[in-house]
Amino acid sequence: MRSLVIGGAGFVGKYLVRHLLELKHEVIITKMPMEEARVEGAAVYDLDILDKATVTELLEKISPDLVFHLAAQSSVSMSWKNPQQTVDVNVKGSVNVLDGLRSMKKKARILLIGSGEEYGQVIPSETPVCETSPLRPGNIYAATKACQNMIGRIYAQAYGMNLVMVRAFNHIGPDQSPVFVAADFCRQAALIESGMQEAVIRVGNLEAKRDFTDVRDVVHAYVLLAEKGQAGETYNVGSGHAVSIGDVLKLVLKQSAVEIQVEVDEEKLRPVDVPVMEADVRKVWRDVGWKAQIQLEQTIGDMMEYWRSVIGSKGCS
Ligand code: A2R
Repeated sequence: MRSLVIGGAGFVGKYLVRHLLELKHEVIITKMPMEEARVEGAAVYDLDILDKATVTELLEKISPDLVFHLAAQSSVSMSWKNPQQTVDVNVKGSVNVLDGLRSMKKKARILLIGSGEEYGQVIPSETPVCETSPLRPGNIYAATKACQNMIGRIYAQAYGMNLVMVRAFNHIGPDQSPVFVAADFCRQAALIESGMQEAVIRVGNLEAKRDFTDVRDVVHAYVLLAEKGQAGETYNVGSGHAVSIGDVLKLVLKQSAVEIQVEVDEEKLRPVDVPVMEADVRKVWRDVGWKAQIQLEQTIGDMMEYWRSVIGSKGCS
């Protein structure tokens, strides 16, 4: 099985590649030209998905059986700062990938990765959200992912493309960028433990509830969906349980070796926030038999260890 991971040098990509290699797939990844990727066992190509001609040419050359499309501007806060780039990469870039796949002689199976953020302003009676719940995106990132999902569905229906779509809820783990909340807390706690930051953690909105899943569980779902998901369908991937950001912070504080104060940082508050995001995960269980296995406490512990080792070896990053 030849699997192509577009956006393979990103946070999820690295875990997915590791899992595919364990499953003995032949793995090819694409990365941004400026990105570093040291992936033993996988071939690596540079690709900017905004360069349509190169996308088409490379897909034909690689001729994959499975394609995991992970490339994205993946940060909500960045999408407020740079909406145009977010729309370009997440919508135009995805259309370039879909068009390239459509024009291939060999018909690949495709997994298109969207986000639980697409559901947006969920009303309490709709929680947990299932795949047919209304989409009311509350930020630019969410709007682009909802758009990608709609276009994916149209391509599957209109052109008979063998395409499965995912709405992934918050996934976390070691090596995630600290622009994401759980990684930010763990990094700050590790800096404080090492004496490189005063004993104060700076936080944004602690009330918001999110559905957190360990990235190692998430990539198992992606492979199962790529193998067995129904073409043209969308699947939620999440733990099925919403946890407040404040509770994530409590887990970080519990695992920290030192006393830490908490302070609200206005910079970290978003213009619009979605109060509760919780996935109904019955469909992914029913169709491919996947359920999250790793407990949040375990994930936070592994993230703390990761940041301790990064800070211990390199100093403040
Ligand atoms: O922005 P960079 O330099 O970190 O590169 C990211 C890459 N990427 C692109 N690849 C090709 N052409 C582009 N124009 C382009 N712009 C960005 O996609 C990065 O290496 C990768 C996405 O990885 P992360 O940002 O680490 O996201 P993560 O957490 O791995 O999420 C994977 C997927 C995304 O579609 C998310 O929106 C979704 O899961 O939740």
